[in-house]
Amino acid sequence: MLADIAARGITRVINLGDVVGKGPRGAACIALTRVHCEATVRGNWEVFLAGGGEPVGDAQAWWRCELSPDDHGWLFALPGSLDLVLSGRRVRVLHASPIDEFTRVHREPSADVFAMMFEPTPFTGVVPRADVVVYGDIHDA
Ligand SMILES: [Mn+2]
Repeated sequence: MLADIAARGITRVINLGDVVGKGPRGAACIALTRVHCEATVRGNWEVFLAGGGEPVGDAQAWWRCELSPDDHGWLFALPGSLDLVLSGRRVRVLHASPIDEFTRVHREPSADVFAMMFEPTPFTGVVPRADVVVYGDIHDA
């Protein structure tokens, strides 16, 4: 993926979260992200692994153990919502939605849900309405 990004001449990479979890080598994924991504927003897996709650199952416990205290600190400090101004437009970057990292917005949302994506929420903080919203975690590409 990094080679493809370089081949396309892409110089700014924004990470939509879920850097860790669902697989091994989370520390290596964090290291690559920190080098190659201009910014990263917190995904639900960052909450699972950096959160203080008890791990759910052996896999989550093991993934947590792979991470250094510095990795945990970096995950914990990630913003849930990030606004960038690109070409004069306010671009809001989210993992899943402006509700939280867990509330998924599927393909073809209702008009109300679509409109909500651009508005400030307690999760995004007091920010102006977004012109563009970029998000992932849709699970039905
Ligand atoms: Mn996710």
